[in-house]
Amino acid sequence: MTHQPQRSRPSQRGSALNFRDFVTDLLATGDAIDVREPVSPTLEAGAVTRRTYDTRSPAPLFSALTEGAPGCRILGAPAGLSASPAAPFARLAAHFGLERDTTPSELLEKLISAMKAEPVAPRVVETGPCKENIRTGDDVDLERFPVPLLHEHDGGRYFGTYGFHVVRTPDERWTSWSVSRAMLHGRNTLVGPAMPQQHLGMIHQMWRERGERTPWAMVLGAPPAALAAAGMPLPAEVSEDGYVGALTGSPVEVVRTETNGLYVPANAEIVVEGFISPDETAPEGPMGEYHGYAFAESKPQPVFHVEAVTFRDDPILPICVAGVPPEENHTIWGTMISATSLDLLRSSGLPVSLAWCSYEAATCWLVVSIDIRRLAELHLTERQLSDAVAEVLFTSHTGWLVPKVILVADDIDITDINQVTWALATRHHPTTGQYLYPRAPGIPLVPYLTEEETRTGHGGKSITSCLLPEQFEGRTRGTTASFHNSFPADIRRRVIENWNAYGFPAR
Ligand SMILES: Cc1cc2nc3c(=O)[nH]c(=O)nc-3n(C[C@H](O)[C@H](O)[C@H](O)COP(=O)(O)O)c2cc1C
Ligand SMILES: [Mn+2]
Repeated sequence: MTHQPQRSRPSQRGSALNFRDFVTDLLATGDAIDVREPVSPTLEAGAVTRRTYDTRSPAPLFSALTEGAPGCRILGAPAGLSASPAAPFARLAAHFGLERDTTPSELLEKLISAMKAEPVAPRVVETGPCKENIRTGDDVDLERFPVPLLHEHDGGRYFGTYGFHVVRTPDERWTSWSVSRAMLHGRNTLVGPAMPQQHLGMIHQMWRERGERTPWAMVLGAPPAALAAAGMPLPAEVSEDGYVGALTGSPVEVVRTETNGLYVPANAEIVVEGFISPDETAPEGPMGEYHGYAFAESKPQPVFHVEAVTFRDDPILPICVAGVPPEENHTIWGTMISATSLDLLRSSGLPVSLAWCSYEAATCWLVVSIDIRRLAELHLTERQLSDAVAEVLFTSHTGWLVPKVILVADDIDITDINQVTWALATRHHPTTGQYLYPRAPGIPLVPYLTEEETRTGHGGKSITSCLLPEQFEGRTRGTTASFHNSFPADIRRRVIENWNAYGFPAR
């Protein structure tokens, strides 16, 4: 990617490409509230944020923190769900500059169309808001930020729970932006996972093989569309920066780091830069995690050295307080996995209508809806269909993240957990409908894996079919007994129109 510096100009605007605008828009629509009450970053901000997920309350912008340099703020629950029945995905949609009432399938189609489009390379600008404050060398002190202790039993304070790492291959052909957590280790060091199957770990390994440090940066308060793309399992060798340009229709404006020649979004709230040590590790964790559990152990992980930090005035540190759904590991990561999985399955010719990581299942299962008319044309058995899905999905970068798959006919709205539950209970045959893939590789963080499976990185993967036998011939025996299916249209219309007249509150 070529980087031609341009003259300094005002930063690009809008909620998708400017985190500050995203926050301002959330405040304006009531989807965030400015918490002016003094709040401690030590557990209190985490507890408030956790409760906003549970109660579907607006995102809290903590603007009077009791620790950290004056002016520093925290935004909790940047992609929590909203209480509004008309717009539960409003905050997620705002990441892409989409309407508040965007539906999951509209969002997935948007994400997929950008995967098919030509990448739009970032535009290098000379400077930007992230350079309003610059600290280098001995002046680097991460503890000046309100680095939160998120859960009581966490192994440390987490600086990076909603930011992305920037690394580039030694030959500069591929820049990776990826979300992975980072714990405070010292005043100028972080520690966190860089799994070898994830692109951060892959590129780190390339530098290690050369015996060199990995030039690295981490971006907090990034353009929301960039953060989402960094949480998206796009294939290896695909630079997320070009994808964000295609997704938003504008090149992301980036500036050169102070110290290591990488490029970072110009209007980011906070940027740390330096290198990942080739061999040094330190204990990291435990932390409350995406599957909803916290385990007791810390693990040795790579150490990230910070040689410079740059930040906006009154910077806002976004946080995800990981745990039971719905938090950003489900709303962002789960949605991005849904998009890449849907694209993969459809492109491979399988009769797939939609794919959805139910937020309620904590990114541990993917529901796939099957177009039963096309299924009938293919003359497959259930075993053949399951094996074909496993072959495509479980060998892919995105499918590595997904331990369980549920197949169901597309009369079910798979984004509605109640319909999925009903289908599982009434359509899945417990003796014949379960297909196991003990040799498939998978993410070792899944809670139910055995020690052996965690160590070898294989097993614990399944496909659960909720397809009924006759659906393989394109038929459905029973019809659904429901408001929609069991009454003629004129009666339904009358009932809806007269709802208030009957004495019920408006819906
Ligand atoms: C809020 C959030 C936190 C995440 N934390 C981690 C993490 O700590 N480690 C990790 O490997 N992936 C984590 N992910 C998932 C990765 O970002 C995701 O798998 C992404 O595809 C990785 O980028 P890559 O495909 O370029 O490797 C997180 C995602 C989100 C949205
Ligand atoms: Mn990647």
